Amino acid sequence: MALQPSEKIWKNGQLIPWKDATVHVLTHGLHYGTGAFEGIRCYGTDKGPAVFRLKDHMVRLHSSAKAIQMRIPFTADQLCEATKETVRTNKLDSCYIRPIAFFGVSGIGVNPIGYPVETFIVAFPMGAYLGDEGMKKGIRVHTASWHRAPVGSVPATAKICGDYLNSALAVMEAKMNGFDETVMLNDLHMVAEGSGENIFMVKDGKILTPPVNAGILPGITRASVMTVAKDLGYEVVEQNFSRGELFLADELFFTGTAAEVTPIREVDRRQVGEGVPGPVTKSIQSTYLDVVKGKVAKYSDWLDPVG
Ligand code: PPE
Repeated sequence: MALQPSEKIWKNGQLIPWKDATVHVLTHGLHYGTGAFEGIRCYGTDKGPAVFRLKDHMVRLHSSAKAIQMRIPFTADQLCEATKETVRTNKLDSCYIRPIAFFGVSGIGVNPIGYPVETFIVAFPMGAYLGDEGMKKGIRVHTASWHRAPVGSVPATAKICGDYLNSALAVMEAKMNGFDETVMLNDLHMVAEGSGENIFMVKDGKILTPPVNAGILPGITRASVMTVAKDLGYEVVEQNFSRGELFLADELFFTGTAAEVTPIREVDRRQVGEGVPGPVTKSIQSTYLDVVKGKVAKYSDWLDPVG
């Protein structure tokens, strides 16, 4: 996805020019994937730009860091303030925010204990992750030949840089085969998630999504959508399902900060439902997009105005 640079990037407590936000080639996180990151969106609202579930994302960044024994030298609250400062300084309205913390340079070798921790927050404009047309008409996906890394191998519940090799392999395979995204199975052959999205299925009026122990990232959008769907009167169940069950689905959709709510219209060259976004997906997508833009008073606590 092409990048639209902004002016300043927050690095270890200071705003520095975009072009200076570089790292040394011996950065531990570069060699071994020992870092944690977040993806956050800020939306234009009646009260000006506001960040969606900012504190929840920064708390997750800290728990991801904990999973790899990394201590971020800023509290979640400090990182929230730094994020708002970064958005304000760059005069951004709606944007994507990428905080990242990783082990820096010290020696060489796999063990990073005692290494310095570098923390950056980058904010830049970003449109629909899977395209405007994908949001409207739905996307085409296939099942990856690469399975999600077994939960006994990496902490799948944490957003760790190195874990994304698995996602990158799967999404490259999908794109090279002409699909928009990929659905990954776990080591038990059950549906886990997309390369950067959680997955939901609508079947006989019920909404199903794999449980956290299926080896998924517990998405903040996933949690928000589960709440919104229940409030809309739908029954939402965390339940495992297999690849074959995807073919029986009435509707399928992805959720994620970047992907928001993206309908899936085809899976493994089989049409999903009528081949167009279904009524449940459409109602959840439109409610979600209203919620993030501050148009639904009930969820205003989820928005943090940048001021
Ligand atoms: N699963 C994975 C593997 C994942 O990367 C994401 C976020 C989600 C689920 C959804 O989580 P949440 O954003 O909290 O609802 N993927 C981020 C990064 C995508 C990318 O770097 O590209 C995102 O959506 O920001």
